[in-house]
Amino acid sequence: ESTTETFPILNMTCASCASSSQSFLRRQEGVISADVNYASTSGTIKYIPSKTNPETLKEQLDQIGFELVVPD
Ligand code: 9UX
Repeated sequence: ESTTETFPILNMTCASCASSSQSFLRRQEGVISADVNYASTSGTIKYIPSKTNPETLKEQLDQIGFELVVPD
């Protein structure tokens, strides 16, 4: 069972930031796939809800200086 969601990702100031952010997300536990787009400053993440969640992904991405915005 997996869920796919698109989140705004802030603080990316060049295309390489999107690339770093994407490869970092792909390495996190419970993430099946991640595609981060610099132009739209967002990332689409497919994950396993029993293994991770948006708050955890936010905390993880914060470690490398980017802000994943979790919807209310
Ligand atoms: Mo671009 Mo991002 O030169 O941390 S890689 S600013």
